[in-house]
Amino acid sequence: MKNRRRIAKYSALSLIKQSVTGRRWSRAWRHHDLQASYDVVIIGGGVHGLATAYYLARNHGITNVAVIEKSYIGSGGSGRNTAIVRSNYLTPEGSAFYDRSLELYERLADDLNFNVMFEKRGHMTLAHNDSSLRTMQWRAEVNKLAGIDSDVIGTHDIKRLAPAIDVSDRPRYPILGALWHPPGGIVRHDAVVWGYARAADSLGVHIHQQTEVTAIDVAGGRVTGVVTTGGRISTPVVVNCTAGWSTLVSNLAGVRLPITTRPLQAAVTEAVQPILNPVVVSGSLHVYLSQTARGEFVFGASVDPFSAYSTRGSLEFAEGLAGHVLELMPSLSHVRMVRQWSGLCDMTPDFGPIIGMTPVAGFYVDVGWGTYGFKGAPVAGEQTAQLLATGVVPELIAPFSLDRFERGDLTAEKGAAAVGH
Ligand code: PYC
Repeated sequence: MKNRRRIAKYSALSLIKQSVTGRRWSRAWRHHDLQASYDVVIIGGGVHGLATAYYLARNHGITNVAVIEKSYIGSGGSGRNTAIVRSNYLTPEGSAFYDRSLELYERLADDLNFNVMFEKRGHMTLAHNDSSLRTMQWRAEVNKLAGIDSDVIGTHDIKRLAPAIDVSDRPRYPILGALWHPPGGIVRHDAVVWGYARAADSLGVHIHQQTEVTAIDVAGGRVTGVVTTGGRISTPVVVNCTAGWSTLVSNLAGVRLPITTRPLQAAVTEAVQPILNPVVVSGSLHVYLSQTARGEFVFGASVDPFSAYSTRGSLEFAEGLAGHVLELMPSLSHVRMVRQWSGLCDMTPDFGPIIGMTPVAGFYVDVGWGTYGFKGAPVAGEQTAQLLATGVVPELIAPFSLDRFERGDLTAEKGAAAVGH
């Protein structure tokens, strides 16, 4: 605590000093000219691409790496999610995978020497009927077997942990219980992007923003390079770490992905007094919410029921969301919604991501994250880096290979989605 206060005091003093002296901030990541060749080219400067670059450099000493981003870093799904992290998944593979991610998130601020504002608030998934209570029990048992802190709680505990939630029998969807997952919480998503970018840059990675990949060169079944709006790069390894455009980027290498792209909308309110500590989810009401340290409520819902590349919000969504939130927390009726947005979710048939090799040698994917992308970024980056460095598929990502769709060996992670999609 003392240490935290010292850091806060130091940061405040340095802010004042910078503004009074007019000294320029030093760049957190540098601009580089595009090299003619790199050992690895990562397409997508979101949290997945940057994490992969960082772990390649830090864990494996592979630093001749370019991250190519067509806009600015974090402009896609990384800056458009609701910043929730958790590992209470339904399958043993999913639970183990996301638990490693949570472990990395917990110590990310230390690792990156950058405050990513991780807050372990606890994650509560409400059950409004017997069948969802049964699914919660199932998830709790799977989680416990994997050593993950997760249990079913009753309304008394729900009220104790989140007093603002209406647990009476008045609502249209009365609450019967909840899956309670203490290690879950929220992380400041932009800070995660900036922290990975800054750390990767300091290890020698080149980050190229405003640079779009327009073609991927493949010869004799193997990647040889990429063409970008900044010039051609020769490289033996290309990793597709994009979201929203993952099918289009993979098509450039001639690799088809079983993905459809759907917008996912979210919204934020004005800041009010803190009244909600945990992250709260209701699958039946299709809503999840949390309150930021600044006091804003952040809400999200299901993906839109159609494929699109639009990142605009709709009035229909805002109305439906507000109605559902008020079912849970009537006390928010006077709080104003100030902004809404959407991000693009790449949905696979089994709600699991696609990570690893493809039929084109040297072309790898880390895509298909649906609504789980932000949660999975640290582990996906770490494991993808390990795969690239060693050529051996790590156990944690083996269940998420592209060829599972050919083998019919799907992961069935739909049941762990926060809300029904
Ligand atoms: O799966 O926890 C989740 C989630 C929250 C927002 C989108 N997905």
